[in-house]
Amino acid sequence: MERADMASTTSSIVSKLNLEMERQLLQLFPGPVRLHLLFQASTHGFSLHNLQGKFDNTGQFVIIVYLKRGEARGAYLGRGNWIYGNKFQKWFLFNLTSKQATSIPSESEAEADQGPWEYGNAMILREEHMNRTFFDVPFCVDFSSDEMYNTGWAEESVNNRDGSLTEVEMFRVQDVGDVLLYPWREMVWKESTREDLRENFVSHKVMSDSLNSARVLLLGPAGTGKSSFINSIRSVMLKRITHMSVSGAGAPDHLKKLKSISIQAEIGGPATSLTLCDVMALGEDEATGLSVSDARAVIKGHVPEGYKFQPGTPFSSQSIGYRAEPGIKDKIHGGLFFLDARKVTTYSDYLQERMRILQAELHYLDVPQIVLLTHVDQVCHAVQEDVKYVYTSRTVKDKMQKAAEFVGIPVSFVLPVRNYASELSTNCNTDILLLSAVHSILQAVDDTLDDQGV
Ligand SMILES: Nc1nc2c(ncn2[C@@H]2O[C@H](COP(=O)(O)OP(=O)(O)OP(=O)(O)O)[C@@H](O)[C@H]2O)c(=O)[nH]1
Ligand SMILES: [Mg+2]
Repeated sequence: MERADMASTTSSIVSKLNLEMERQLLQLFPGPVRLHLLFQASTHGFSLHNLQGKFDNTGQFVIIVYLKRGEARGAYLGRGNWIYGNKFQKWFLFNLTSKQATSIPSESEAEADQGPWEYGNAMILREEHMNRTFFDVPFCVDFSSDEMYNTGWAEESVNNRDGSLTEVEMFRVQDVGDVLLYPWREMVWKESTREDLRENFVSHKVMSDSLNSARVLLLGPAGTGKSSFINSIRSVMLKRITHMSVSGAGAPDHLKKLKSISIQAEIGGPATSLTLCDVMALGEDEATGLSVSDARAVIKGHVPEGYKFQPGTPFSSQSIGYRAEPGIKDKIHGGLFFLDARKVTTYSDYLQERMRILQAELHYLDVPQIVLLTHVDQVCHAVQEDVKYVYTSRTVKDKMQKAAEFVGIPVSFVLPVRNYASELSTNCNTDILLLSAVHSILQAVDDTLDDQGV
């Protein structure tokens, strides 16, 4: 990803923030951002009033206090609207030199909302009205360490009159391009998250005495990544990329049979509680793809394993292997709708209608559903570089919204995934996204089985 634009000057003012310091400061933000200088005390006046006048109603800001001894200290104020009474929701103090920037988060969120001048007792910007012996009113900043901010700062007061305070600047913080500053869904992208998710999956038991494994049906148009998802989940668990033979995209329709794949916990290990059922893709027109009646038969458990779907010849009670009285183990317990993020706005009305019918059908049969939005790496450069940007990508957010509208379910039921496509080995963040999708699927199945008391 391109680094943030380092420009930090207004048209005529040159910021005191040098390039090295700016680079260090930008590292404190989770995504790429740009700083835009709004206020400089030596230009606009050492006055709280003047500084206040440069704030907007909403936005994210950084205040930097430059000290004579070369270092700087400051505060980030994020996502808020303090002028109209709402307080900033996220903020932190920081230490800044040309060599490094360190953030000092608030120890107590609840109290950290006094406005942009006071950060507990750790940093207070004020004017020295009491000691007014000079014509100009000194602008002071008091530092210390307190319970709210464990700054490690010795108690001291600097001001512009004796020169211990050399400058105060305030910048607007802007997201750069597609990547938002803060995610709209939280996810900790760490190895420990991957391990926790994997362990939860391995130890998961379906909430039903009569069922060892939840059968989850993969529904969606050709090439969305249904088979790749199965391979990807297997790869996550086996810790290496697997290329199991699945009915691949573009394979002739007659090769597309019902194939149920039990996911193993490890190579040669026990089965997990998840079985993924791959079927023929949904068509974009009447002539192709899995029909609604065939999908219904699979959901209800009438269709035997390995059955070859044939467009134009609906599965019926006369079909070979028809299961007249399917048990709970034969039925489908969860539905996964697949949509390709690149195509979500251009799919045919026919496909949409089919998906909505199937969605209603699953709902009627009390089968929980989730939409998986695949190929998210191919709609956003940041995600392509690292899956951890998936919940900060503006484009992915937009595509997820479109996917929810397409199927007609709330966006909270849409999950982005990035399947392993051409990789030679698995990686932590891709695994986390895939495993969290599995977690949501199993949870949805459990919630429904629990409700039904099966
Ligand atoms: N970059 C990228 N490629 C993907 C992703 N998911 C699938 N692919 C690729 O897209 C192509 C189609 O994927 P498949 O898994 O065969 O699609 P399918 O839904 O099983 O297709 P049908 O079997 O025809 O219904 C393959 O070349 C995959 O490698 C993804 O998330 N990102
Ligand atoms: Mg396939």
